[in-house]
Order: sequence, then C-alpha cells, then structure tokens
Amino acid sequence: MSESTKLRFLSAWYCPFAQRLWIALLEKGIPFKYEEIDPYNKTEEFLKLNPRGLVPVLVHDDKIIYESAVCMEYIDEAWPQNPKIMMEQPYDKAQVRIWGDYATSKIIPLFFAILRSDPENLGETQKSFVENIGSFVKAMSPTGNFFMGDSFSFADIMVFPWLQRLEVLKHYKNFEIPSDIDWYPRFQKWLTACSEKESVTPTIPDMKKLIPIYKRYVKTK
Ligand SMILES: N[C@@H](CCC(=O)N[C@@H](CS)C(=O)NCC(=O)O)C(=O)O
Repeated sequence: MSESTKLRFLSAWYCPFAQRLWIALLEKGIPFKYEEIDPYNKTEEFLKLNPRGLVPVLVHDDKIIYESAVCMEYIDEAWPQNPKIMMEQPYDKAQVRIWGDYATSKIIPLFFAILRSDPENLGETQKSFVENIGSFVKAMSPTGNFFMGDSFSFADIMVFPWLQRLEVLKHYKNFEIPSDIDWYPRFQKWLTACSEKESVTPTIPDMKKLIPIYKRYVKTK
C-alpha cells in the first residue's frame, strides 16, 4: 500500500460533519484516500465499519474511527508532529473543547431548528441562533483572525461548516445575521479568514448543489 492509501476517509461531499474532518486532515497535511459514500443508502460493508451508519469514518490500517470530533482528536494525536489543532497547552486545549462542544450542542441544533421552524416560532428560533453565535464570537480572541487568535484550531473547525452554510438559511427562511450587531465585524473577519485558508477552500461545497440537499429538513406552511 502506498503512503496515501494507509488512511481511508469515508465522506459525503455535502456533509458538514465530514467537512470538519476533511479540513483537519488537510490542515495537518496528512495523506489520505477520499472515498465518497451515500450514508442514506447503507451497505453492509459500510455498517461493518460504522454500526451507527454515519459519515465520516476513518480507516487507519486496521483501525476504524468514527464521530467527527473523535476522529479530529485521533489524527491530532496519531500525527503529533504536524500543526496541532487541539492546541499544546492544557488550558488552551480545554477552551477549544468547551467551544467545540458548544458548537455541537447549541449552534448546530439551532441551524436545523430554523429549517424546521413553523412561521409562528421562526422568530424566536432565529433569535436564539443569533444569541448563541454571538456568545461564540464574543469568546474569540480579540486579536488575530481565529478563535484562538493566530492559531487555526479545533474550535474553528467544529463550527465553520455550519456558519459557512448560512446561505442555506437565507434561501429557505430569509435568515441573515443582522450586520449592525456589535460582534458582526469580528464574526466577518473570522469567517473570511477561515474560508480563505488553504486547508478549507477545497472542502467548500458548491452552494447551488448544496441548497437542494437541505430541502428534506425544511418545514413550509
Ligand atoms: N455525530 C456524527 C454526525 C454525523 C452525521 O450526522 N452524518 C450524516 C451526514 S451529514 C449521516 O451520515 N447521516 C446518515 C443517516 O442519518 O442515516 C459526527 O459528528 O460524525
């Protein structure tokens, strides 16, 4: 097996969870083989790799790892010589874990809640989404481009795929972050810096192809 086929990355091009891991692999410069999977049409072979039937999945020699955040921590430790995405210092590591978890437990469910909202509760859901993004942005380092300042880290990668998909919410629910909100300039600076990173640009999906994928979540009345 050549160096590049030792690590298999099972992904779906539209999946924001898989995008997290894709960014992390590129950021760390780890050679891998990308394999496109349809996780909604689960083959026996795929379920053997991940009994939960979800992408992303990593196959590293004979080891199988799944769950995007776990996979990111795994590659960071298995390739320790590359740039650290989990940070070096224990306190910094705790911060990126706290805010990575915040992305998963608060921000992402509200992204999907907006798509599923009835007109009666859309306003309240959008308000909570904005407040939660605001808390994330206000926790960012005031200097530098990224959450941890000059270091692009786990905290940025955990939330970026959803905040880069805000156009989906604009398309279906006419949602936009109010540009007059006090933390908006820091948010835009962060979003632009992340979007322009060499490890991120190849992972950004074509919005024209992506928007129809979200139709299944949308509630219209
Ligand atoms: N908690 C998982 C979530 C992964 C996930 O939901 N992946 C979706 C695609 S974006 C999937 O595989 N869905 C298949 C299904 O729900 O059956 C992670 O972080 O990796």
